[in-house]
Amino acid sequence: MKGVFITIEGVEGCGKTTQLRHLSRHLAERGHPVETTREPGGTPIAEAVRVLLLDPAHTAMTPTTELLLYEAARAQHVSERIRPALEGGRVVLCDRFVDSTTAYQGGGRGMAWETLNELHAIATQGLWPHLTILLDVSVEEGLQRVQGGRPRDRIEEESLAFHERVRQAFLRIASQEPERVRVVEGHLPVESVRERVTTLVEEFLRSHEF
Ligand code: Z5A
Repeated sequence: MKGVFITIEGVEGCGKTTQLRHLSRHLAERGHPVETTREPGGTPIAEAVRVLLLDPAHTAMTPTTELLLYEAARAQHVSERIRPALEGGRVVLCDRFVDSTTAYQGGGRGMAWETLNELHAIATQGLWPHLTILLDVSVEEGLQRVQGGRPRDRIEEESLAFHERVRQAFLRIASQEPERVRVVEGHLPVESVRERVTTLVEEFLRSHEF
């Protein structure tokens, strides 16, 4: 595979989307072929699944249905968009990926991590991010940032305790895979976060001679 796959993760309101936008522009200005995408979503089928998943009216959705829909959207996204972009030598920047499932469905909903890992392997056909940036902010700060801006989705409606379990699960993933998952303090001002993210990504690309 010729390209580089970078994901960005964290609790809601951690600043992923803001940083992904900056990073994409920065890398493109330096001549890297960049492709930006997100999960759930990134292709027409996966975006349709996203609507199902986030609709606040779908209160009857079971945890297993939710999990399989996230993985179904991912299977489509990987084979239709991410893998071809990587094979074409692009830097793929993805807003959330498998770690979000481990954190939300594993940490938040309490589903077994071994089961999740087996499903990740099926959905991604073994494709794993080369680098993951985890923007760590407190749940209170993250939720405060997104409140008021737009209507809350089905997952945002969950309790503070749910979101705290999600944050702790992200930190656990980072401690298990410190080489791949790099933690950046997301509570800092946007510019400071941006500098740290850019430095980490540039170092990574240089060390991989990209
Ligand atoms: N989900 C799941 O359960 N399982 C899975 O497998 C996957 C996802 C893939 C959709 O995600 C939901 O799906 C999500 C997890 C679940 N649950 N929720 N809720 P999403 O990524 O589409 O939605 P989100 O997590 O809610 O992201 P978001 O609202 O787009 O937030 P963000 O991308 O982290 O932040 P942002 O848009 O860049 O910034 C939010 C606000 O904060 C905005 O006003 C910024 O200007 C401000 N901001 C950003 N950075 C800063 C700093 N540093 N300081 C101050 N203010 C800042």
